[in-house]
Amino acid sequence: MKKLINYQRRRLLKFAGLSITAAAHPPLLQAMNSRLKNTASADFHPDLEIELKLEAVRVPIFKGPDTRVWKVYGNVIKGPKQVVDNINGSYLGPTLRFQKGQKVRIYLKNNLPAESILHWHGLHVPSKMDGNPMYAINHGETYIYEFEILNRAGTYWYHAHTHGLTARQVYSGLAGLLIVHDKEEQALGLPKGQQDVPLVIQDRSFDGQNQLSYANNMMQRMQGFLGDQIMINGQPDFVLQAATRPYRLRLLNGSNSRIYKLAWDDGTPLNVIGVDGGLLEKPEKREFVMLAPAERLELWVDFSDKPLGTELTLRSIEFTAGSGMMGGMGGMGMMGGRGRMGMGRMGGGMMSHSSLPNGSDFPVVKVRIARKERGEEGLPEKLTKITALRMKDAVNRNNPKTIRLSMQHMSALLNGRSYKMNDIHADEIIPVNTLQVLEFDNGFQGMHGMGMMGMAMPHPMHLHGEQFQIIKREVNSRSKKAFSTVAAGLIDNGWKDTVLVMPGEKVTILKPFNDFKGIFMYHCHNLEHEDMGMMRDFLIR
Ligand SMILES: [Cu+2]
Repeated sequence: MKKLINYQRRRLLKFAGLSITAAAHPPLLQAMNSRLKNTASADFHPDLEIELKLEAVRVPIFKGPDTRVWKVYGNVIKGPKQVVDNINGSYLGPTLRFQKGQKVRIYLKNNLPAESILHWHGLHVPSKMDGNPMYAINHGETYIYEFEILNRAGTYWYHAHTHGLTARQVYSGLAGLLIVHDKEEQALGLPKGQQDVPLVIQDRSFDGQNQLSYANNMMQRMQGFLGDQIMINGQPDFVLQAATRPYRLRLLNGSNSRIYKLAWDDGTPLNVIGVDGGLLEKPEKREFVMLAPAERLELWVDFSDKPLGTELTLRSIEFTAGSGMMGGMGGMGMMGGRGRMGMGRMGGGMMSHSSLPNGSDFPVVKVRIARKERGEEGLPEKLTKITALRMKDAVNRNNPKTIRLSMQHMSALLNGRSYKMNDIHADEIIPVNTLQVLEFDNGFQGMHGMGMMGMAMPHPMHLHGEQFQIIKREVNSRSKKAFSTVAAGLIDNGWKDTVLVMPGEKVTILKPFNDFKGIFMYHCHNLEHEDMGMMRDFLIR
């Protein structure tokens, strides 16, 4: 196991020369009171400067006692105030709204009693700005991010990415949306303002005192945390009070491990206009759509002909979440409550979060038609031009990089390896400015996808850095039946940063590794799996 890089994780910082920089950048004077992990660059001229503080606070979510959460608070130092939209009465961090091409400097200050770091999920930024766990900051420290928004318009997000603590920290609240606009998207005439609605979907469990409960037993780690309460934008009883006009709904699955199969309860098909990396070439009509952890979907929906008072629900409907003994049972709804055998018993009485199994049927977003309004925002036939990546341009077109997903011996692994900092293997080195073909093999060939008790899990695989394209999906014969319960809801067009890999499946993608050298992670976005080690680094050089 050769160590090819050797970062000094707890480097002592030199403050020489800082007083000169600070004079030119007043916010730095404040930052000097705390410990800076890195310094602002004199040659980076930001259009926007933002301060994000990580705080342990109490917020009123329910009637009764306030809920203790970890929350990101934002404030604008330089630039228009509407860049940061703090969400009151929620654990969610502020929604950040950027324009493509803007240069952004973010002062991240950690006031938590633990180390932490934020990752900008889906953004194409330099390695040191990506929020790798090796850059985690302690209480009282400040990390300065500087990057240009290179991404196209889309719904991105940010969340904690702390070594071994990502699941718990995101669960506690350390996440928020990051929306990018660009000129092309703004010229399309899509619903905007009040009709452009972000919907962050998460599941949580609360105890009798309104406090978040998060067990960390073996079953939960293997399967991933499943809460029994669906939260929208951090609120328990969210209802979208809509007008009789078209809407753009931006969905983010910010759950630790829950996968949603979304459909309107009145059978209306969904018009999908965007995915992880922004708009599709053209809208796609589906009866239902799959939304795995960290994935985003944008929907265009027209409420124009709905009578006042109409109530609509976006539900998650039944599907087979896994194969083999454990997953299969989850899919059949046998692992949850509802009078059937509960996980509580299976998990030795330690599971408190299982009344809503993955793959069961439950309401997610409620919409109520509350007012009459006219809106002219039609659904464009063409949304954007997406240049298809070509297999023949991949430098390894005859030798795909295979990443085997496995859960064995109580651990979750990539190519048999567990996450370790500064542990780059030869097959994890990628030359910069190359296009690579990668395959995620979740037990497509062989039995490595099956862990203890014949457990095969779906894995939402995320790669940091540039967005990729999905080329093909292959499913082995014994997994076809389960796969058929989700297949028609997978949106594989457009730019992606997270792809759901079902049991028995192999997914082939083309991913560009352009512009930036350094460390970029790839990992399962089932956050319990990630913390169990299902994460590795690529070294781009
Ligand atoms: Cu996983």
